[in-house]
Amino acid sequence: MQETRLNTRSQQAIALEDKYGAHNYHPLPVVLDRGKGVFVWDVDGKRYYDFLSAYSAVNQGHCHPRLVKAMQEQAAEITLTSRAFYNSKLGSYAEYVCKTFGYEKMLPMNTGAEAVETALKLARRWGYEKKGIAKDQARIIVCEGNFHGRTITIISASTDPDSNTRFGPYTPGFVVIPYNDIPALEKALEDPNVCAFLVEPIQGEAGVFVPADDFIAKAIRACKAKNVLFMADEVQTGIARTGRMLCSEHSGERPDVVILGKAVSGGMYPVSLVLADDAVMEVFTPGSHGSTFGGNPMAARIAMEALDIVKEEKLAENAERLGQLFRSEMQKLVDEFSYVKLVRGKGLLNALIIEPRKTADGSPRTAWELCLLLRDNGLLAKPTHGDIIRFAPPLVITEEQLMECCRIIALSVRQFA
Ligand code: IF1
Repeated sequence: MQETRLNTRSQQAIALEDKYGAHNYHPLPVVLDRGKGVFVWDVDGKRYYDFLSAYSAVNQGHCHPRLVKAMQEQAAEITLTSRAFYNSKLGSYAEYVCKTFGYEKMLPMNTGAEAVETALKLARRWGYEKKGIAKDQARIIVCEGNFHGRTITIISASTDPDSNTRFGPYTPGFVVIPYNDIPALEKALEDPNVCAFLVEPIQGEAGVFVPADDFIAKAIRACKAKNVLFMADEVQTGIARTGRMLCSEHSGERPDVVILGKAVSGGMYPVSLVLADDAVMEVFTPGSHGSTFGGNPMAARIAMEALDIVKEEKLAENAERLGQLFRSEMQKLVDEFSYVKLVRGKGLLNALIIEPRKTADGSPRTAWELCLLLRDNGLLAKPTHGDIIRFAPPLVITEEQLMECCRIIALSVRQFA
């Protein structure tokens, strides 16, 4: 596939970013300029289906009119006060999210990583003050293949060399166990210094690893039995992406701490938050944590509108129904093409595993080349970890649009032969 089948406008934009921007990404060669609903357009006006949704931040669809309106209105009133003073939006926002997700308290932050760091600090302080763990001895269990963000402490828990090599020294206090492994968790929970278990209900970056149906439920019960906080990182799986408001709802059990980000704002603005009950959240005392933008009125206004949209447009139900349809359509490709190994996912968080190979003339046929073909055929997706393509469209997609995308994927897989 020609990576350079781009015209001058795209090439100019790419050249500028390459010259002046750090090379901390390897983007697919397409230059996006506009978005609306499930569609994005490049600088030449070519339209694509967005099957990444900015890594599940745009669940409500690009530039949702209600979010644009909310943002414009709030921008003309007040956007940022800092928490040195109260503002007229935070209280109602806090009440709204606590009642939406069924928790007693929320702590507002901005990025997903900040919310994860908040949860780590919450767990450690809870461990010292409520569980009686000795000073600086708190341990937090994490899983192999985890992705929780890019800060030094968070990558100290990572097992992905791309995320953590040559960034040491690392933050101590993490215990790594295999994902989806209850016996390993139970063994790690024997350590009385463990204050929390931090886990993604589905591992997104690792390649949409869906654990056993009873993994989360058993893990929550095992943590409860050992007075350990179960902390669900729902930054990517939350906000209706997997067919429920929270992915952990599929388990029938309730996490002690929930971490949200991305689609809390529908992709309009960095908004994240941590949910917990009073008995946990009360360890944060005035001056013990915060951020300049955390809980600002713009974030509050957008997030309430974004969550309203999820409920009123029944996006979780849509994700559940169309996710099943998508996986059954992809299964037909698995059955037909030897190099399409499997499809897995929940709701509209899915992935296709492509076996890397070379054609007779030696040209590569990896997930990257298939994503270039998909791009040429009008659908944008990105591989993760080489052979896995994540498919995560905005949850506002219709059945008709989803079926058209399945046809585009099937066409591309055929061309990929
Ligand atoms: C990148 C993917 C990566 C997350 C979970 C916390 C965060 C994320 C479960 C941190 C962020 C983003 C980050 C972005 C690509 C994307 C990602 F899994 F979604 F594909 F990296 F793994 N918990 N995920 O998925 O939230 O600070 O980014 O707001 O860093 O390349 P953030």
